[in-house]
Amino acid sequence: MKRIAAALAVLVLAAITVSACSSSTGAAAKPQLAVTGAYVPQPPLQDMAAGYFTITNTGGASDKLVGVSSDAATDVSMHITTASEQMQQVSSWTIPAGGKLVLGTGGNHLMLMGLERKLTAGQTVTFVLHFASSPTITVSAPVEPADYQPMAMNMPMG
Ligand SMILES: [Cu+2]
Repeated sequence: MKRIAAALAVLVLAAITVSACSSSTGAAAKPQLAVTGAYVPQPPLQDMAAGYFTITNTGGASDKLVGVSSDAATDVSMHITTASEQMQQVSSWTIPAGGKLVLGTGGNHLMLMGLERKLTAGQTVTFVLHFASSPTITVSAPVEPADYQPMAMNMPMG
């Protein structure tokens, strides 16, 4: 009788340990996203514009940017720039755990088509970012002069 009770106690302890362990792992394995440096260069044409930002993921799991909408354009698509300087549309971008997704001149960018208004420096464009697992993030991006360069790009590397 005593031996059975002891065995039960061990089983119960084991069950508690397993559930505590799996729940803490679950909490750690979530993406944690932050968007910085969003801007839209004042477009040279009236029918399309580009959008840039950086998404940093400090969480323990990767996430994917799967879609973007905006108050300034009827259509926002995600484009990469290929080695031959061609633009190509993609359906998602991965933001790795502990990593970042960088959009910038000459590389990954948002393409705004069907502009709702003329975009000039000083205005603000709103982007709504949709992710595979994280909640939606709304970003306010200032319209900057056409020749604007983000600070980070002017800093010496290393
Ligand atoms: Cu493009």
